[in-house]
Amino acid sequence: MARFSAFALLAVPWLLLAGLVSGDAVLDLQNKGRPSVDAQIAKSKTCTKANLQVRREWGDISATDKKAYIAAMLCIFSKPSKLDKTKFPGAKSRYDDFVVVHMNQTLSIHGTGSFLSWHRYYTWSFERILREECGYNGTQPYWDWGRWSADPEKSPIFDGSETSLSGNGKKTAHRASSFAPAGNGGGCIETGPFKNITVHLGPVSPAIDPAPPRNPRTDGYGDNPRCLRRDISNNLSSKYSRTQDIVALITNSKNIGTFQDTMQAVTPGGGMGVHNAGHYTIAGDPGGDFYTSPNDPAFWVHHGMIDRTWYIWQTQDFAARQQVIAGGTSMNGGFGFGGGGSKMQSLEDPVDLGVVGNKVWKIKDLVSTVDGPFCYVYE
Ligand SMILES: *[C@@H]1O[C@H](CO)[C@@H](O)[C@H](O)[C@H]1NC(C)=O
Ligand SMILES: *[C@@H]1O[C@H](CO)[C@@H](O)[C@H](O)[C@H]1NC(C)=O
Ligand SMILES: *[C@@H]1O[C@H](CO)[C@@H](O)[C@H](O)[C@H]1NC(C)=O
Ligand SMILES: *[C@@H]1O[C@H](CO)[C@@H](O)[C@H](O)[C@H]1NC(C)=O
Ligand SMILES: [Cu+2]
Repeated sequence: MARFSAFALLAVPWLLLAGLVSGDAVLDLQNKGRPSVDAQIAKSKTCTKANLQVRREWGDISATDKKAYIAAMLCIFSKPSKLDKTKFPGAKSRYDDFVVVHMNQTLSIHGTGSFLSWHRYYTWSFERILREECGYNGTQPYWDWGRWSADPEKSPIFDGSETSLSGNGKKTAHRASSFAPAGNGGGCIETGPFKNITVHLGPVSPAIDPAPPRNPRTDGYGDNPRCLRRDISNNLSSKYSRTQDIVALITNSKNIGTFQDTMQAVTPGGGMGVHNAGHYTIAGDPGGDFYTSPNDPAFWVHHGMIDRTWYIWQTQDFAARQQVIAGGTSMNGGFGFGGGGSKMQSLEDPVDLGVVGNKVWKIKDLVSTVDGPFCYVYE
């Protein structure tokens, strides 16, 4: 044992130098899983090495690439909605179409067997529409929570610069939400590329206190123009979404049910999973509203990381971790962990994104990032 430790001490710096371990335990798991993805690409009917896309962390992409992503997002905010204006008067832009689709399906895509596959297809659809409708040439970036967990406000994602996704909200007096103590913002964002975005939809289930004023239409689809508020702090990230928390989620979850439920856990009980820790690190309005959270432009880098975490978990035993499903089809008034709702979820269940989807896929088509509609990996 002593010999082994001495060997490990000597070996680690060399492995680091040789690029064989990265110094980031999540990245190491990702690298370990990659050969099984490459093997699957060789068998894939739709994905090849030539058209494979690579998703990267926000901190690892160039300023030019960050600006291209931001510009494409602003473009989506400026294009007209494809929804019926009488049914959805708050859907002013093409971006809002994504928000409506999420609002409409909220209770059947969280705490259900469809959570991971639905959000994978949804995030990929956003990337697809940035490309097809706004000429974007890059890929969907992700927010490695662990990398910035000590101080998310200083991260390149939220530092408020022109290459960030805008900064925290203005510091205002406000109360704790049911998920976290009052953070360092609470007011309107005033920095970065999205400072002049107007939010129209919602609120439906706001966590910020004081809550935004409600529209007479309680379903949240009315037009309710207001600023975008955030309430970032490190309270949740420094406890629930550190690199070691992500590693524990990936390595301790032996089946899909445990993985998806641990990831979505809400205090009290099983602690807070990385999904809520990320959402309530952004917090505010619409970011902290379960229904309208995609209206905050940082939603996509957060769900990019949710998807990356699933991808890494899958690739630790790729053959056995694709065609697997657990949980119910409805949150049914609470998190339906382990089978909430009236029916168990099936791999044959359809996933329909309406005006933002390209096809009604089945869950079984959405479980590999290199098959079905997808052809991407994480680096
Ligand atoms: C809302 O969901 C219902 C039932 O799933 C569906 O029929 C309808 O098309 C959806 N509407 C939108 C705008 O997505
Ligand atoms: C994307 O690439 C195409 C083809 O290479 C090019 O014509 C287009 O200008 C690029 N778009 C942007 C936004 O860079
Ligand atoms: C954009 O936002 C800034 C900061 O909140 C504000 O001062 C400015 O008036 C806004 N500009 C427009 C065109 O709305
Ligand atoms: C987060 O906030 C809670 C409630 O105010 C506090 O008890 C806890 O110590 C804080 N945790 C961290 C890591 O800041
Ligand atoms: Cu969601």
